[in-house]
Amino acid sequence: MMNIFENRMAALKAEFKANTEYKNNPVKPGNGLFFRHEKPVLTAQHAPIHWRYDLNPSSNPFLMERLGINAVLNPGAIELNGKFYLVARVEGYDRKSFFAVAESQNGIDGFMFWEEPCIIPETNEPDTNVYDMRLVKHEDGYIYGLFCTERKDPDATPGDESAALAQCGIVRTKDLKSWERLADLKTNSAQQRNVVLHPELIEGKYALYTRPQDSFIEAGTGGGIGMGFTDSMVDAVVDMEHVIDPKTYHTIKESKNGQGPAPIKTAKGWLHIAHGVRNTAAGLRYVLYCFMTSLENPMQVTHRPSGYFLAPEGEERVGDVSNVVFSNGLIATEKGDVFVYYASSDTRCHVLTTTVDKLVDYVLNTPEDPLTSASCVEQRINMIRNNRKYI
Ligand code: M1P
Repeated sequence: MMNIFENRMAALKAEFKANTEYKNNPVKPGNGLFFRHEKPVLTAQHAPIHWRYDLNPSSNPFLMERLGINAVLNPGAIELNGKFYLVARVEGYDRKSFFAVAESQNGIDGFMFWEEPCIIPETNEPDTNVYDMRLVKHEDGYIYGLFCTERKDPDATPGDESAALAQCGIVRTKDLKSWERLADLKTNSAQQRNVVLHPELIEGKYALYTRPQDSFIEAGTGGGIGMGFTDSMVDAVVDMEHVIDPKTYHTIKESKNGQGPAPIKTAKGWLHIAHGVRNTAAGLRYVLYCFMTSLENPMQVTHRPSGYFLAPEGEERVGDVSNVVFSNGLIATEKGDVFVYYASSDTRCHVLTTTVDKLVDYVLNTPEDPLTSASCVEQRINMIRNNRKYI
């Protein structure tokens, strides 16, 4: 029996090493705006063996997996003291998500989970599921983590075991190790996901990107990226949500949209990466898009490059929820390099690399969606004709 155990242990260690130790080169030539990278940065296979297996030969003589990990997705991201940290959503076979910190020296490969997952304190109303943390180094000195907390809808009709209420949970930390839980955000919306803290105070108040929504999946009469203000993050209350980037008919965000990570402050404005969702015969399709808001008035959108910034490609298209790319974490370094972390099909995490300069050029100089076929073809023909002298 000991042989089975020991042989399996050696095989598992070799498998773990192969799954986690690799170079992650950029895929060239790329599109001029960013590089994808050859491999995911974090997957279910990055979960340490001792998170999944009972390693006691007496209680687990066949060394079988006891608590499997289904997916690692939608990581928040932050740079601290020159190192890259992801706070990933790790989902067990039991469909519950939890948060875990993974660390890398270069932000592209070598991500390893810390010894244990994060312990997130609960409020008086326990969370059934928590996911999609947005990390923000706020000017008040704390690192805030805003995430979705989901609980069974108390008004669900008998027999309905899927109706849920999503709201915004809030934690803060200084070191990603000890987390202080604050009260959940209060807004007037029935459902609230994709809430993100703006990194600076605006007129002395904390500013939050919200996503007012009527029901758990459908935006309904709500939808759009909203902005609201609260005096404090302790017992945070947003009375009024102003939609700054609405969902729009026959675009990549016709069903719903949501702020991605916190925006990057640039000389030209706040640069946002968001997700847009449209419905298809094959289900919802999630892509990423960009927009820019004014430095003087962050509620005013100044630039909206047309179409998507990133859509699922190749293997990214397939997973637990196929045809999805989703981002809630990025790192913009002091040198101006940008690492955008995104998950594909709710299954694994990737990085794309770019720079602030490239993103600003993209947002400022890519034309807006003129919203009809005739005007889109006119826009394209103009570019084709202008290009003649360069061909
Ligand atoms: O399954 C795709 C995504 O669906 C949700 O996003 P949204 O709130 O915009 O619909 C989230 O649950 C997200 O985690 C998930 O990746």
